[in-house]
Amino acid sequence: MPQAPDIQALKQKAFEFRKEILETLNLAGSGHPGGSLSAVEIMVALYFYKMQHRPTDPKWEDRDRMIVSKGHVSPVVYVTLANAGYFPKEELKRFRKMGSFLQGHVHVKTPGVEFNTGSLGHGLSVANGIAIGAKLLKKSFRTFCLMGDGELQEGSVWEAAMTAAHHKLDNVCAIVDYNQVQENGLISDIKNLEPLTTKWQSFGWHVLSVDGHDLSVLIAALDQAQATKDKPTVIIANTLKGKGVKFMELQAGWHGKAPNTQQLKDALEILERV
Ligand SMILES: Cc1ncc(C[n+]2csc(CCOP(=O)(O)OP(=O)(O)O)c2C)c(N)n1
Ligand SMILES: [Mg+2]
Repeated sequence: MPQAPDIQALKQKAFEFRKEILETLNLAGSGHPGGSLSAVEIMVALYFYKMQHRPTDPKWEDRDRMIVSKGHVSPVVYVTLANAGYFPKEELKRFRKMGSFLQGHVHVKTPGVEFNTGSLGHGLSVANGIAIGAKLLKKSFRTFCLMGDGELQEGSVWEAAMTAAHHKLDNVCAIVDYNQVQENGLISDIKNLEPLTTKWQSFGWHVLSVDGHDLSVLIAALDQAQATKDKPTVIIANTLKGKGVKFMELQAGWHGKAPNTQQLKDALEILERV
């Protein structure tokens, strides 16, 4: 078990990660800020509190597995992995450049990435497979799966949800980044997910709905998920797309667009401490 978390230190990481995400996107000239900024606290809570992992030994067989099913949020993944020590931070400058192992969508060429994603709706099935494997091998590592809210509109997610409950995969923890916005607009306008908590419950899951920007409650939810037996847990993390940069928040226009140099400057000036 990890030590009691230093919430102030984790918050400081989240602040720095947002800055590095924006800088990384600006240098690349393309990529996905909105769903990266909304997932910062989720990634910090996982990689700097909950997960058992060894950045200097990424293939350690007892490591917890993380499947980033919304593979377009590579900026937050790479900033997290670099800061955790999987590869030098200098590499972030080569994000989306030819020959770099930091591709636009997460890829196993990157140390610390478990599975290639980008085509939405597949990650939970992969997580289930890994978790079934762990049970067969009597291994105690856990598998986490980060999904987008728009991603939940994919039918394959719900097939996987049934599978996890049927097999009582209490070693799976899904996290939904419920940032309210998909590629082209609000979830509630395009295809509403509500009532989301009862939907997951009816599929046999233990459900926790939390403020996805509050590191203390995220951490408590991750602990509760681990303590829950015979059922998979989903943490519905209520977030804001673009969190931390007021002019990006809830704006579908910032789903897949890099800030130019002036926009980067403006964003860094107003960057919020969450
Ligand atoms: C199967 C599939 N369909 C469409 C896309 C194109 N696409 C990339 S991101 C995205 C929006 C995803 O929205 P959401 O899951 O809410 O992600 P977030 O808000 O966290 O960025 C879409 C439609 C895709 N990657 N895969
Ligand atoms: Mg979304």
